[in-house]
Amino acid sequence: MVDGFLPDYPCKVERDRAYIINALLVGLSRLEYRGYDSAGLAVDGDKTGETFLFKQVGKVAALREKIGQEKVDNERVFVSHGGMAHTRWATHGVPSVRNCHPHRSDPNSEFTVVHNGIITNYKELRTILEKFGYEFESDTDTEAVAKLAKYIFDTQKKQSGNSLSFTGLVKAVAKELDGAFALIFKSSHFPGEMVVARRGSPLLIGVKTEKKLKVDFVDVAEEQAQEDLLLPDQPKIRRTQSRSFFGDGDAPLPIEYIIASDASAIIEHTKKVLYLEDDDVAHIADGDLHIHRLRRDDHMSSVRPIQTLEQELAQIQKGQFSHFMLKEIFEQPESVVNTMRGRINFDDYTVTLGGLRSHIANIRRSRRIIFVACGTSYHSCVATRALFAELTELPIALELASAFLDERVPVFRDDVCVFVSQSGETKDTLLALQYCKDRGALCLGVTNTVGSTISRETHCGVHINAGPEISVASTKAYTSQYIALTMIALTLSDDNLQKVARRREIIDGLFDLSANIRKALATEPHVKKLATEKLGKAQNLILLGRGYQAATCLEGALKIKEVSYIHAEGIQAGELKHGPLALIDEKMPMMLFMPKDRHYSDSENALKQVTARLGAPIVVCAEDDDTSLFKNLETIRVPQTVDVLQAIVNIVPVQILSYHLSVSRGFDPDSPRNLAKSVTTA
Ligand code: UD2
Ligand code: MG
Repeated sequence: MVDGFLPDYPCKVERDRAYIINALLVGLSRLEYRGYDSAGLAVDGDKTGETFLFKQVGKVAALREKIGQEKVDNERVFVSHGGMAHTRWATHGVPSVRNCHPHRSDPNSEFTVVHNGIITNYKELRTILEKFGYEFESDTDTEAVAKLAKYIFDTQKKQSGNSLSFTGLVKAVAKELDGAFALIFKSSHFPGEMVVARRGSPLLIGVKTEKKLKVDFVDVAEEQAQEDLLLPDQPKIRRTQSRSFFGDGDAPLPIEYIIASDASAIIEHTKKVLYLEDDDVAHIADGDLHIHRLRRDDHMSSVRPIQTLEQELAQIQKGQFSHFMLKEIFEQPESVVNTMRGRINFDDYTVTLGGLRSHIANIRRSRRIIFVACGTSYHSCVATRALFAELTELPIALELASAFLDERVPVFRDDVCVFVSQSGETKDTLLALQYCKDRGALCLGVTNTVGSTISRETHCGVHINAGPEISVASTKAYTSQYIALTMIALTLSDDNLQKVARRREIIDGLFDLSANIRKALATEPHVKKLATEKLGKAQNLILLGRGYQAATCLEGALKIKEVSYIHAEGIQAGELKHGPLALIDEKMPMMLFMPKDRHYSDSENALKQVTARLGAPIVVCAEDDDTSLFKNLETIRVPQTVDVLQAIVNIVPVQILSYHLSVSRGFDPDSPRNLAKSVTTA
């Protein structure tokens, strides 16, 4: 996945190159908040159809510095210009200049592309294109799109003698792509034109002119017959012509289009924007904008309204949310899908983790699996430990990285050690990795950051592909780590015929997960009320659960501590009578997780134990659980799923709770006191 881009398309507006490059760089800097590891841009060169590409690893400022050192004529003036820029968060290949966008079809940049999203069938496309002689320069999925454009363009021309129109070409390319994309194309064959297409990744277009627009919408062109997509020999009246911004007969007036993945890059230029829908293809040429459809869809509106942005920059960057933490909590229906994308085939129940493929046999032969992590990452291991034991039938050990080193736990050559870290830079985990490597163990990483030290130093691993996480308190990375670990356990057991039914049940559960998280998110108004009213004055909170929910208790308590500074403790409900029960009275705030799984009756016992001491826990339970035990208690109702995935659904209301406990007490959940996002000190 990549993040954020901004092409800038002034038409009939005289701008010099310095202005254009600066506009692109400033646009990128507005998208910096999303997190990225490298940046690049493309602008028109000195000759018609020529393209200049600039790329740099690191911050937008580093790209600016690099461009400053290039010998380009900054004063050259363009009447019409199409530029594009992009910040990348590595998923396909490490952060490096050659993996930076924009990507090109060939050294002459006949087609230049920036892309957000993931093309899941790019390997197949790449294999075919390589057979046709295309030489790839990067490890990205995006490059296949640029090369495919050239391939289709050239082939069509050779076969029919006619060239495809730019829109026709992009439609043909998009039809070959699986996965999610927001794409922007620029081409030496179509100077001064740009085409953008989206499916699954956001894209909006800002319209900037001095004069008032005559219309406040753009019509969507009717789907054209295939032959119409060819460039006409004679200009003919295009049936697709929608009402243009200028009215019939008016000379085109100076206009600029700013296209971006979110409004933060647009807002300083204009407040007039239109949002593209999935399968829209927008074509900009001669100062006019036309919207086409990749496929006919009778349910889709035939106009795209031009809206006026009312928000401020800071507001846009957090979306509809007041903090990144809440935004990331609400991103989970998508981020969990990104973790599974291209890896799970839900039709034939197969899981393919490319990063482990050549090590699977070795891992299966190992003597035990040791998980090493800190904080939230450790909890994702707690959450999946039982599943590993069940599916692999290997002894499983869990270690907190710092304690593991303190104890100098014996590690052997036939051990597999799994290191889990969102940033891939966690110092304690890195030290433990070095320790295990020195002892000859097979070391496996589970990280969110391609190119990070743990990702590089481990022998193999899995990137969780949750996208950049900005909030210090980890939320979406936790659920994605959980899924990545679950997928590893599924992979390790796919040779075991006795586990077929169980594996299928879990894979079906993964399929439903996004929808179930969405339902769990819908508890927000109720959870917020609990945070501000019932728990408004709480100074302590005990989280109780059994089995798979033990992880929810630990992770939930950590979230609450981190952002609301309330003393919270996750306790295995089975331990109650061995001590913690002494804490329980009518004043002690509590939460109890009680899903409908095989630990239900044990949880019921725990509930009776605490209510007998006048404790009144908030119970997180099934939507349809009508037991009379909950009669006088507050409940949070969440959808039920397969037992081993229930903790993913159950953590969601606790994430929301911790957020509201923090905000209602006047704290900033995005920057909790005393904590850093990635702990690079031991
Ligand atoms: C790879 C590509 C992905 C897509 C996919 C298509 C990268 C980073 N990923 O994803 O974009 O093209 O193939 O099939 O280019 N690794 C470690 N330690 C870690 C994490 C990963 O050594 O902590 C290794 C892993 O063994 C593999 C590589 O890094 O060799 C990429 O891992 P991945 O999980 O991104 O792999 P995959 O196949 O899902
Ligand atoms: Mg990509």
